[in-house]
Amino acid sequence: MTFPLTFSPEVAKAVADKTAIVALESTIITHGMPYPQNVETARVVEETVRTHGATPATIAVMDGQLHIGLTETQLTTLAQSTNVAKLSRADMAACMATGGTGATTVAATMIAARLAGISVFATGGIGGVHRGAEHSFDISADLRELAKTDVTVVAAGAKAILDVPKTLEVLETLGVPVIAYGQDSFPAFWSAASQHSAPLRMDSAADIAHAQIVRRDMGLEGGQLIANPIPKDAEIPQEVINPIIEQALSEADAQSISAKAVTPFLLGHIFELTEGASLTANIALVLNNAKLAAKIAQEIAKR
Ligand code: PSU
Ligand code: MN
Repeated sequence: MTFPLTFSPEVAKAVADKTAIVALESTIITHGMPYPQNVETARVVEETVRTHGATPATIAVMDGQLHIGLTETQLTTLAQSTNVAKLSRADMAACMATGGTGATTVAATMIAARLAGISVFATGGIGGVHRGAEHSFDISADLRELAKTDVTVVAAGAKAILDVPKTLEVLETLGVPVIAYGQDSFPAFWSAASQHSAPLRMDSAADIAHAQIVRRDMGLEGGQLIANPIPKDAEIPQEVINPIIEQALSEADAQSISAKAVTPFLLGHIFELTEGASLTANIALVLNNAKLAAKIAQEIAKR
């Protein structure tokens, strides 16, 4: 290979032992949460994966190296850096070729996980079709990645800042299985339920693992999106969060925020408007996703 793929000692051991591994993204650390909650959350997420029987592999590009698993020092350095790139499919290779440092989005983390032979990945929420996409054409590269790359992604649905029905339509067009875990409705990130029903439902980690293996055996490219609802006691009701989302969206519009800056801007604004409640909920749902991902990874490792 023309580029370095660097495994942390912990992940290298799990690969050698063929035990369960869960990939974790780093954009949520650098662009999704403020310091120091970002690094604290990253540590607790890793610990949650371990307590539930799998090895966490946080993924990032640092000084041109694609890291599969970060050491404590690397994690802290990344979380404190202020001008880290936000990497997706389009710019990941360029960052590595030029010795740069960047955090991986869902799309880039899926690519890295596949290269490292990791089948399961836990995050908060995937990117999707933005509201007003009929004018802006803003559709996250995460969706096409799910259609191409064979990794099961556990998320709390798509972020409620998006156009959820359009996101579901695009996922259907792209042939991505969207599976709600333990409920019929598609979860809305900060709230457990939405008005939209999920195309598929599964109630066990074993079924989810099996479905991925069947897809692989059939030669179907692409992954699966597992939509895992936020725990009820941590959710922000839709009637509370929706007006706040509207306010953040009009502010983004007024400031002409576009492209990669949209998602971080909205998350930061919603954090301020909810006085931190959005972050507390975000942390709870990521931990919940890490737990389910660890169970799925174990089922896959068994087979
Ligand atoms: N979910 C979160 N926080 C985040 C993101 C998702 O709770 O920061 C990040 C993910 O890395 C996702 C990215 O892949 O936002 C999507 O960005 P965009 O909409 O620009 O594709
Ligand atoms: Mn975008």
